[in-house]
This record gives sequence, structure tokens and C-alpha cells, in this order.
Amino acid sequence: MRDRVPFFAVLFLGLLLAGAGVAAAAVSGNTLTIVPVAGTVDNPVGATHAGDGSNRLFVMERPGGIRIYKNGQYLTTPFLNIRSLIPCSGSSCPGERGLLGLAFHPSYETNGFFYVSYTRMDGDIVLARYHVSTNPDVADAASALPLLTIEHSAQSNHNGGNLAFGPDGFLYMSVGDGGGGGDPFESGQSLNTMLGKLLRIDVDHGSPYAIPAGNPFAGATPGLDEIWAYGLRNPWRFSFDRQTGDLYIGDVGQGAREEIDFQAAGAAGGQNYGWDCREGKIAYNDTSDTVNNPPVFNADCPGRTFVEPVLDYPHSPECSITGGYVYRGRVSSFLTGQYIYGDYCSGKIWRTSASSSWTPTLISDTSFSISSFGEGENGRVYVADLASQTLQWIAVSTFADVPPTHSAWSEIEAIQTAGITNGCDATRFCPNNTLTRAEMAIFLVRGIHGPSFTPPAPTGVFADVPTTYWAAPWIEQLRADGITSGCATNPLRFCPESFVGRAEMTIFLLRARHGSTYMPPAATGTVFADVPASYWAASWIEQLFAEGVTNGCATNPLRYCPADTLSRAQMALFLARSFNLPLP
Ligand SMILES: [Ca+2]
Ligand SMILES: [Ca+2]
Repeated sequence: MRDRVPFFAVLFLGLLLAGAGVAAAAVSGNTLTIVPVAGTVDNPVGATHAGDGSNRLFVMERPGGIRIYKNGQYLTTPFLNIRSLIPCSGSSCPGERGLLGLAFHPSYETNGFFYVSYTRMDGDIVLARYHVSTNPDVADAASALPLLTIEHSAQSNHNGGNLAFGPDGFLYMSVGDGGGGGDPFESGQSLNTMLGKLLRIDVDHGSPYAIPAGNPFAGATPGLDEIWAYGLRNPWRFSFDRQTGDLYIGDVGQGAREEIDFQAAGAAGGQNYGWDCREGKIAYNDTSDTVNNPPVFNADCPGRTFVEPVLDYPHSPECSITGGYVYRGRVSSFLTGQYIYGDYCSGKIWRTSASSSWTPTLISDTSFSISSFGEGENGRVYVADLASQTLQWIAVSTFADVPPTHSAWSEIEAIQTAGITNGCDATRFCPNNTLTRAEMAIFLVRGIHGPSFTPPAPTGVFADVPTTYWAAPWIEQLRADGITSGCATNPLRFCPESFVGRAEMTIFLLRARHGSTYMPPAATGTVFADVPASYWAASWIEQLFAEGVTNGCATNPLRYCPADTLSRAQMALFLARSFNLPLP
């Protein structure tokens, strides 16, 4: 025994034992940090993922590029480049025109189809399907199949254009009211135009698509068959809650109110959200009408039933809502299940939910020009900032001493989510503390048996681990599992407060992974410069490398540092890899 565990570590483990039967929820941390994504893109207007398990982020560039962010950087070659189809000059686009939407088919991994919407040269809105090429990081630009073209040449604003597949497998597309101000074309309340609407189509049937049978105006019912909901002004960004399927629409207002419209999953379509009779939760007095001659303001409003937004807010300094996402990131926090949205003009970001009666809570007052939010495959929520030409990541951290910028943040959060750790005290993980054998016993037993496992009462198997020792049940369970046979015999001892060495750790991890009788193949001595084949743990160390759990401690030449101890942060890394934990 070389040292004692620090007092607070003992304290934490006492806490941990007290709540040993409970899944990880003891920590009260949850600090929000907005972290820049490294690198810049050209006018980012959205980010999404392919749902193919690759965890790549696909970032929309307004002038017509789609960039892949992968392994910590943007790939130089765009996934898709359709700049020649879009009326932007370099990075400068007229009005609100440009690339508007991107959605991957729910079966993208097998069929390779994805969908984009954009304004073409004459201003009309195009929805087109593309296919990936033989290179998974590059699309086939020649594979375009136009699905829809919507006349929008008169005005350059209010295009909508967001795309998303619903939980029903149908493709939803938002379309603005045709632009100008005050809905001069009287689109919002008209069922005879796709402008000012949320559309729903079936891209898996028909040519080039079919109308889902449940669409509210399908077939003989008066109104365009594609319409799902109407009375929208510029539904620039909408999204589905990936867990519940609930639909959230951020509809940009005229001069007074910004609004969020909500549909619970499974709701029938046909909702009329009020524009241009209503703006947010107040009446809108229509003074713009170029359709009728002479103009007939608000003529289409009386007698209609409108679905009120669940939330609206006034102008100045706010002026334009940017709809976001319900947070479903892997780090459970105060954001979980909350709809995150922002305002383009003020840079403020809020959260809200039905459970809080749609009361908004400010979560960050940024300097961003928030063009869009985005959602990664692992549930990360991003903000696109036109001012800095960057994406920003809305991160929450469980432990006060492990911010998202910490090199082991992902792995520490992963073992917390998996119930392997509750931290070293009520708010911290103590990542730099040297790992003891007692702590390791708890980590491994929880990793093997799951977060709800409670080991049986100890019987005093080890001479240096009395039944009253704080980690005794876990240490004895580790022995019962065949992972450890102790540190010495006559009498049998465990050395609970000795630090764990990187060499012995390999044996613990591989037995935890493969079972107590596992034996690795013979060592070659050719993997690590500091681990000759004759080293007592060489076969275990080389096997851990072969399984991708360790990359060694240094390169040129590759070394393992078998005699070193390790920190709790380093152990988190080994545990996350050993137990194949999904990273947040
Ligand atoms: Ca009007
Ligand atoms: Ca119809």
C-alpha cells in the first residue's frame, strides 16, 4: 500500500454505496456550455445526420454546399455541391434564397437517398432527391430527381424549405407564404397553393411521390392533396422530437409576434395556424392584398377556427424565431425533453416544454446570428451562427470539474450514463485522482452487472477488507466474478487502497470483457517498445491493443507505460471502450 485515498473519495464512495441500488442520478451537476465546432463553413443554415450509424454531421451551406463534419474536422470535399443551381454570388445570396433544407431517408443506410430543397435561379422552390455515390462521403450530383417545384419568383423572402421525415415515414416540407409583407398573395388561408403550408408526401410510392392516405385534403376533399397544415407565414425551421414524434414549428412573424406551433405525435393534419388572420396569439390586421382587385382585407378570416401557437413572444430586441429541437442528448440533464429554440436577431436561446405550460426559460444570451439549429446522430444539438460562420454545440456536463472541453468528457459522461460512476462527491468526478483498486472494483462490477445491481453483503473474504470497509461488497463481488484473486496470499489480501497499474488493469478489463477464464494469445513483443514478450502481462497488454481499447501511452516508438498508474479520467476511457458505451 502506497497511499490512502483522499478523504473526499471515501466520502463519495459512501454516498455511492448508500445509493448503490439506484441507477445513476445522484449527481446534481448539469452545467450548460456552448462549445464551438472547430472550423468554419460558408453561411451555415442547418445540420443533420444520415441515421446510418456513422455519427457524421452534414452541414448545409446556404449558397449550395453540404459539408461533412467527421472525426473532429470538416472534410474538404463537399458531400454535395449544387451552387450552380442556386442564385447566390459566391457567399452572397439574394434575400432569403439559397439551400433551404436537407433530410436523409429513414432507410438511407440501405437505399442511399436524401432530399434537398433550395431556391433555383428564378426563385422557385425545388424539392429534389439525390443518391450517395460509391464514396460514402460524396453524393452523386448527377442523381437529382425533382419531386416538386413551387412558384416563388415574385419575392425572395419567406421560402420556408425545411425538410424532415416524420415518425410516420413521410417527408414533411415547410413552405413560406410567398414573401413580401402581410401575405400579399393571400397564401396562408388558401388551400389552393402550397405556399404558407406544411406539406406531407410519401416518397416511397408513386411517381415521383404519392399522397399519404391520411392527408387532410387528399383526393376529393377540396384543397391541395399535399397540404398537412396551413395558416403559416414562414415556417423556416420545424422538427420532430426523435423520442416522442411530437412536431414543433417555429413560424416567423410579421412585425409583432414570433410563434411556436405544436402537434402531438399522431395528431391528424389540417390545422390552421392563423396567418394572415392571426400573428402569434393576437389578431393580424391585413393591409396587404395583391390577389383581390380591389383588395379585400381579412375577407377570409371570419368564421374560421385557428389553432393557437403554444408559445409566442413580442418583438424588439427579438424579431425572428429560429425553431430548434427537443434535446435528446445522451447526457441526461435539465435540457432532456425540452424544446430548444432561439431568435435570429437577439441571439437568445430558450428552452420550453408542455410540462412547464410552455413557459420559456432563457438558457443562453449569445452574440450569434442564429440561422438554424441542428441535431447530430448522437443527440447533440447544434446552433448555426452566420456571424462567425461556425456551428456551436450546446453541451451539458454532469460534473462541475469535467466541462465538455475536457479531453475525457465523452467517456466520463458515458460511464455516468451507464451507471458506472456517480462521481467523487455530489458535483464532481475528480478526473485527476489516481485510481485505487477499491474504486476499480466498483467501476468493473457496475460495468459488468449494470447500474441496478447491488452486490450481496460481504463476508470478510480478504484479510485487509473487513466487512465494514466501504467498498467491501464490491471487492468481494469482483472476486466472486473471477476477475480478481487478490494481491497476496497467506493471508488472502486485496490491497484496496493501492493504486491500479496499467499492466494489471489489462487483466481486469479483459476478464470483465470476456469472462473469468479468458486467456489471451501469446505475446509477440513487437507491439510496444516497452513491453517485451517476456513481460509478465505482455499477452494481456497486446490483446487490449488488438481490441482497440488502448492506443498506448506514447508514439515513436509506440509505448504502453505498463508500470504507470492511471487517473480516474484515463480509467473512464478504458471503461467506455471496454464496455462499448455510446458516447454523447
Ligand atoms: Ca394579406
Ligand atoms: Ca384535394
